[in-house]
Amino acid sequence: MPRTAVITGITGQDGSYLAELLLGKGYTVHGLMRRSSSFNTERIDHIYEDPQTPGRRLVLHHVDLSDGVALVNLLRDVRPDEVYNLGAQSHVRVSFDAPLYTGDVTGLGALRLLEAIRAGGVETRLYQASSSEMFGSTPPPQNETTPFHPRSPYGCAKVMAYWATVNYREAYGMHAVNGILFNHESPRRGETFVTRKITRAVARIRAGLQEHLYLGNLDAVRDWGYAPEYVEAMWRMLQRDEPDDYVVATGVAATVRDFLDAAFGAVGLDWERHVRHDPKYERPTEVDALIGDASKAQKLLDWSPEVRYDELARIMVEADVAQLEAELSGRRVRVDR
Ligand code: NDP
Ligand code: GDR
Repeated sequence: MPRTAVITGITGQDGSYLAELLLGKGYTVHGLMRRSSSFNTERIDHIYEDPQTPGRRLVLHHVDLSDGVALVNLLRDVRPDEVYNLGAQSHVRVSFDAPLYTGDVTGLGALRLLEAIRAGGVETRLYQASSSEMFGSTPPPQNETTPFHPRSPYGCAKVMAYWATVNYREAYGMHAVNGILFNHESPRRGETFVTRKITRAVARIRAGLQEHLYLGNLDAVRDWGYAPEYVEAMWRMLQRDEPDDYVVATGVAATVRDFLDAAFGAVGLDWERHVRHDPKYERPTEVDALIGDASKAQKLLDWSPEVRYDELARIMVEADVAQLEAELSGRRVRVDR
């Protein structure tokens, strides 16, 4: 039987890659998106099927994670086999400016979804997009047994969603899993996350359109992986008979400086000539070091990453250079990169 999945956050980086993966496996995909006054479907335009397409397998719905009733109605109608909760206010720095909104969408949004599944009696498997930000100030390496110490409203909201997912599994026998994913990036990464901010600037500096790039803390250590590989891990988690929680990471540590080296180096530039400091990009409380131990995922999901941060930087720089060149020559470009 062809399977049906619901993806919240389908218009985001991960949602777009996951939708491609599931469509490729023959699923019908129902994508939930929030209403926006301007187009917010750029990442999925290349797989969009209009409502008149016979037998279409990608269906979009306007459902906001703040609207519990809309979630109940949608799940009752669609009755999916799998639900992937990727929707969130996902920017850590922004969560300090919008703590209540972040708590509502990123934290309570997950609970609304769990409750909609439970109250609607929907037999489904649920993936919750948990985050390495939950570990916060607990030193690396971090795995599934590492205590949480979140350092932002975003991290706190994700901890709440994590435990709600565990609780619904234990209380109601729900097949609900947490994927604790470390940072993962791609050419579709949002433009204000540090990797993409850097690779876009590299393309513009190379083209002579920009001289300086303003950044915050360059000492932070992250474990950066490649988003298309990480959505495969999400899917594998839901195929296991027993629901469980898994860390997904490369295990390779790099500072923001290291990423700058790799990204500027990819086009023969020296980042130290271009990068300036702006305290505006620092956080009231920083997460100094995240380095994941994904040995459980490797063993039980047979999942292991191939792309490390330096190759990732090269992939992203090449995509941003190509996109800028296309824009400058007046061509329209697809986001299918
Ligand atoms: P993005 O920020 O790219 O995507 C987030 C998605 O959530 C977008 O589709 C966004 O819509 C949607 N969204 C935001 N607010 C609402 C709302 N009120 N109602 C419904 N949808 C909403 O994130 P990523 O794709 O990078 O990440 C996917 C998930 O994984 C997120 O939950 C994130 O917190 C988590 N995560 C991400 C990691 C990473 O390194 N990328 C690591 C660990 C966890 P719109 O397009 O309109 O903005
Ligand atoms: P992060 O990603 O906070 O780890 O959350 P981000 O790319 O925003 O920051 C990574 C590190 O870079 C430092 N930094 C800057 N960050 C941004 N955005 N802009 C800057 O100018 C800048 N200068 C330095 C930050 O201080 C930080 O240490 C991401 C998100 O995708 C979350 O949703 C996800 O849960 C986690 O990764 C895992």
